[in-house]
Amino acid sequence: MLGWFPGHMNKARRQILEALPEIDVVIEVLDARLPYSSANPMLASLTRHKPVLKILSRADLADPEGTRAWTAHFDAQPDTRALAVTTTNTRELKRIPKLCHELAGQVRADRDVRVMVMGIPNVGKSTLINGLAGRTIAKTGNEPAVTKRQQKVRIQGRVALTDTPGVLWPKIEDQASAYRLAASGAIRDTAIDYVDVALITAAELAKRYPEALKARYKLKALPAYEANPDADKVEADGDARPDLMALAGFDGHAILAEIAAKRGGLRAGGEIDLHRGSEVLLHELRDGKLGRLTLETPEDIPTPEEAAVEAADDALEDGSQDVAEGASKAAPAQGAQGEAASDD
Ligand SMILES: Nc1nc2c(ncn2[C@@H]2O[C@H](COP(=O)(O)OP(=O)(O)O)[C@@H](O)[C@H]2O)c(=O)[nH]1
Ligand SMILES: [Mg+2]
Repeated sequence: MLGWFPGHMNKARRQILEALPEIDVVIEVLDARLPYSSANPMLASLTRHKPVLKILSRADLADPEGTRAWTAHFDAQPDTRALAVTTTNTRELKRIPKLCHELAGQVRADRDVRVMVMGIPNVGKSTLINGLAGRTIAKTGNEPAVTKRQQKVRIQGRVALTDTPGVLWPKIEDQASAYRLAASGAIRDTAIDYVDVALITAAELAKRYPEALKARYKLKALPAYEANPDADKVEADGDARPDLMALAGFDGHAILAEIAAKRGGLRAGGEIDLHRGSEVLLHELRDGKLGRLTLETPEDIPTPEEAAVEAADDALEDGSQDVAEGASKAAPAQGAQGEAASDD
């Protein structure tokens, strides 16, 4: 999956490092449904000397209990506050200037608090900036994944906002994260095998939200799944990945087949169209039709040991690709991984 993220990450990193000395507070926008996986892996180390306000956007789609757990998790970190919002609802953004001032601490009275808004694409940054500014500053929705012009805007409450320079990619190096990002729609549907994403999502939902899943598709049971004891990795997209379905403990294949059978995926001759079942599940999940769901909890954050093992695996697997794609692309990827893994 190395090829997925843009080669200009090194540039984004350099631009952020250049801009940071002028910044008092970093606003890191995360998706409330997956606050770990929707983080950019290099931001934690880049911003470690700055106070950070974590904005958990799309709180309207997330499980309120999950959001409470994540907010408490972030609030317990030094120089960190978290606020969950429906970013499109400007009334919910009113506390942000005050929180920025509190986080900045002693700021000269004669100038604004300088805040930089960072986050992966499509997480709600532009919506947040527009909502705080009270007018359209930044284009929302689809935007090209290329470096855009940096925006700077003064908002009420003596705060000056700057947009992220460059594009920050999500945590696709972490396989479990990549699948959750795909399930949420943050990674485009062609990046990972579509049915594979749905199979794992079905298994994950069976584990986390069994009642919601059963109720939506009138499923009688959620069959358990055990890994092949000889394989802790399975083939996917020509790559080996951890057996995420076994880790969830539920048979995503059987669940998806039943959804498909009930929702227009039963073909003549009894053949089941899993792609149809995948469309139903992933579209309805993203539309909030299964209710408000959070796809990961703070307990799902890999320990530094687990992260190191996966980084080492990736380094081995990506070895041949690095040669093909050129060292200039491969080198920063390894650097970013090392930093993310060694951060705490
Ligand atoms: N349901 C919901 N949608 C949101 C929320 N915040 C942003 N969006 C939508 O998510 C999409 C991407 O938002 P945008 O601000 O362009 O993301 P950016 O790429 O980070 O600047 C837009 O269609 C927004 O309307 C939110 O809190 N709830
Ligand atoms: Mg934007």
